[in-house]
Amino acid sequence: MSPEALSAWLVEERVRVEASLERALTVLLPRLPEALAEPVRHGVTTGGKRLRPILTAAAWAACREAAGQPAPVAVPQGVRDLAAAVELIHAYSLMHDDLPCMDDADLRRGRPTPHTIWGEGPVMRGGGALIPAAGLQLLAAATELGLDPDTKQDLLLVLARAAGGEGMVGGQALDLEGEGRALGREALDDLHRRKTGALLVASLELGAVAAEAPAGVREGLVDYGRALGLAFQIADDVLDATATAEALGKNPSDEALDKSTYVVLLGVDGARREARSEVGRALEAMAEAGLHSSPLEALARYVVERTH
Ligand code: GRG
Repeated sequence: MSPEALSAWLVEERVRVEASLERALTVLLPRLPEALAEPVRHGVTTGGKRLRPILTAAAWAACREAAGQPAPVAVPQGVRDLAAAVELIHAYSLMHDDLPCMDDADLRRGRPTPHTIWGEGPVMRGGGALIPAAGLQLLAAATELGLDPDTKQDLLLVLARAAGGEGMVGGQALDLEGEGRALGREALDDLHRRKTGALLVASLELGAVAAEAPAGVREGLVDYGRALGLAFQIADDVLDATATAEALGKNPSDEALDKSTYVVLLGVDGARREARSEVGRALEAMAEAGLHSSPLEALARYVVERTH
């Protein structure tokens, strides 16, 4: 897939993700106290690349193609709704990440962060409401797909483990504890495998589980996701060190927060080389699992070439 075809495909996919998020909000917002509705709507709908739900749908389609379904495989609404559950977790994580007790950021996706508009309390509570909402969204989507109870449980375990202490929340805690300390390569890899990698891997794994893919195919997507997650984070560090806050639409920078980064450890060129070699690993993992997905292959390349 050429870079132009990938861009066009990403635009179409984003529209589908946003439609599913709107569907999810029509269920969620009426159940929330009024003061939380606006911060939640902002956190869920304001921009973003929508990479995680796009990965879920692409993984589902790749698994179905690997199982012999002729391409192009149409992705059902149930899979889109399942993918929205991951994005609800991602949205809450960014709302909380920007709070004064975490990264204390006032700009995200080129817009003022929600706590600068509604204050800390509503954002903390609204973000918190998104965590169980994601679980409910996942279960409703699994029911819509007609999946059996074991598969539903599998889906829930994948998302909850990736979002929790052994995954994203654990990684965030390590990240905050690491501020002002020089972390070595192993500690930095562990931190990012949890903080960013776990949810990216889960996004792919959810697609594989929903497609009822065989273990080898699921493992291939997990390995692809691990390499993709690392490549994504290294590229993020390079961008943070080389692009302006205006171009990135966020602040403060890692340097301002005194965080250990791949750029600090490897330099900009070394970090770029490392990111590319992780992309190579991601592509190998797919080929070994017999997966042929031009969007997933092109996405792996995109995460290291992206400009924001
Ligand atoms: C209770 C300790 C504790 C934590 C709460 C706040 C939190 C949970 C987790 C934070 C996790 C976090 C901020 C991970 C960063 C991942 C990352 C690289 C985000 C940016 O992702 P993109 O580039 O963002 O996909 P867009 O804007 O495109 O959606």
